[in-house]
Amino acid sequence: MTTTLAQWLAAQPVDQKLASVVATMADASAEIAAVLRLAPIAGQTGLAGATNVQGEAQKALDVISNDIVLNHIRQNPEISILVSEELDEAVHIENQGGFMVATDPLDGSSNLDVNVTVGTIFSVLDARKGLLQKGSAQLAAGYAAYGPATSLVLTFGASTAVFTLDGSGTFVLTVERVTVAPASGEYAINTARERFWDAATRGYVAENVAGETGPAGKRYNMRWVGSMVADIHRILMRGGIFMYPLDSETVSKGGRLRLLYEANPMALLVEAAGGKSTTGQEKILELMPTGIHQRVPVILGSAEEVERVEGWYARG
Ligand code: P6P
Repeated sequence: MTTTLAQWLAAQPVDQKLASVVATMADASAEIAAVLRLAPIAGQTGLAGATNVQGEAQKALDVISNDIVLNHIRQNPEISILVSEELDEAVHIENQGGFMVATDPLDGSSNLDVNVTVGTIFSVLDARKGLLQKGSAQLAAGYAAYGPATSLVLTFGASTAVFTLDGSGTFVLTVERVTVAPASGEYAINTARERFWDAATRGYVAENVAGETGPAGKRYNMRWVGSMVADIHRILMRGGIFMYPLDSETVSKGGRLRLLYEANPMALLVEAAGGKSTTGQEKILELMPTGIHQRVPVILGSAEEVERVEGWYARG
């Protein structure tokens, strides 16, 4: 007996107006999935300036994805604000309800041309409390992973559930309560950036590379897809740690990844699944944003691994 997303949402102990916001993002994700599946045939790619087989200029898929999200949001009277990585300013929709959505409509789009999993990440907040709220104030968070299957991963803060898009275009529940394994032998970091790393990152990674012969006392594997949704979905499903730490090159911008629509939703999803999240120095969910496109360091995943990284930062 399968449980559809609509049935699951109706059974959640949450305001059904909030549930309708999640349903709206699920509908947008299903539409984006359908576009991505056929994009190469239409000559659409992850990069601006693509042309189709007739040589006609094509909108980049992240712009198309943003248009899809905005179209769905305009049709839900409960949503009055959209913050998007694709839009410099927040969109305010007149005479609509009390929720705000912050989204990266197509994260990792540079991977599309090589058919690697990408995703839509979103965060839901109370629109009446302003654009800049701590991640701990999120009312819901989720992402769609457009991979071999299209997964939808959701939380209202207490637990994290996984849905899969079926052949009829309906999301069905496939994991009711996913938990991040507390320990893991897998870490995700772009090792080509080693020359920029701080001492804490260098120390933690060196322990992993030393494997069973070093202080970690076990063998590690390294996986880096270069698509946050792909890397974090793997960590949710089988454990591990994702690291985009502050380094000497990103420090001037505050980090690489965005707080409102990448770090915060992913941190809520991972923590609701029993994992941990940090900038290295602070809990991501306790950061007070200074801008809608603020960048931050992101370290999250299996609790024991995140705690080891925090230990390295505590050494100063
Ligand atoms: P790098 C994709 O561009 C992205 O924003 C995330 O999805 C991904 O984790 C990260 O950047 C990859 O960064 O420096 O390895 O290309």
